[in-house]
Amino acid sequence: MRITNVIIASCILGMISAADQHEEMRCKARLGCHLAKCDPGLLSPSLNANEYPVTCVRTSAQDGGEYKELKSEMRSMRTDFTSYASRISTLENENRKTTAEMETLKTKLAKSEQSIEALLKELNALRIKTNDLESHRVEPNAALVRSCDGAQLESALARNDSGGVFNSYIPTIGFKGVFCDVTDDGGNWTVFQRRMNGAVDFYRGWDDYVKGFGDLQGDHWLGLAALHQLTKAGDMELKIKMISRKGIYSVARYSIFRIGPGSDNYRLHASGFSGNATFDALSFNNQQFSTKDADHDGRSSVNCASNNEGGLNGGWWYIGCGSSNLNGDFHKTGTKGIWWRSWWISLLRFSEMKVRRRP
Ligand SMILES: [Ca+2]
Repeated sequence: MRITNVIIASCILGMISAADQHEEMRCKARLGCHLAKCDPGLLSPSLNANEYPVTCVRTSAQDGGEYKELKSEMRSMRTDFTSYASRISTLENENRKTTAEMETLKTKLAKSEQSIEALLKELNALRIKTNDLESHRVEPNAALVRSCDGAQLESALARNDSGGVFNSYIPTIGFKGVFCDVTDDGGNWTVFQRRMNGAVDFYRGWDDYVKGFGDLQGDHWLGLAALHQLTKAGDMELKIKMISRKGIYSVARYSIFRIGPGSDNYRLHASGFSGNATFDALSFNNQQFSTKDADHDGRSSVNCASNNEGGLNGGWWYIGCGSSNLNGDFHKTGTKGIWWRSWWISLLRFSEMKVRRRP
């Protein structure tokens, strides 16, 4: 707009007509001529106010100047282009490198993930092994004995004060901590179950019942695997000591007691009942063992070992959900707890199960 005003002003001064000035503007717009000073030399000699279009003709001096200018601009643009091309090439190289590095990192990450997975598996295997060792642990201060009976035990007794805990050899398992009852009824008993104060949780899964758990001096379960090994020869007897909440002492004995192998879910074989417990709440079972996560009981509608299904809690040889459950929840009061069906006792505050070779 400012340039137009200059041109108009120049035209008023008689340098160029208004029509010429108009064409100059068109010419400038079309060809990029530099007409700011209304130089008539830029115009075609045939310029006429009534003739259109009018060609704007550059002077050779101007052409030369603009050419140089264009050339310079082109050189500059070429330089810029070369520079941009170089940068693009650099960026492309960098991109290729980055992509290659990313692929390398991805590969490393995949390998790391595989390593972590392998480590986790190893860790899990170690944990299982540790649990196995823990459940079959050898008591550090207890003497090694072949079993809870025999002269070896007598001599071991003379030299340790572990209060009945020995490291007894159990076939296929090795040495394992056990509580040997050396006083009751002539001794030689291997205790495999005791409930005396509720300090140990018996509401456990299959693996724990197979391996064993608890405190050998207190509440504990020796483990079905050990029990099978101890009794599989079929020459063992069982004694169960019970004390009711009312303080009534009771005994149940079975002259034949055997626990089947794991392949038969440690089925119970008990017969030859005697004792003052008045009711044989075990031998008629002849059942497989069940836990909260392994239902092998005689009732299809529920899992007697699971509290989620209104059961009795704790692993046992259930046929139905009745008769007995010495591994149930330990309660001192209430209507639920450790129990043995009897005419005068049912809910208990103490139980102990032990085996020894038949005389
Ligand atoms: Ca069931």
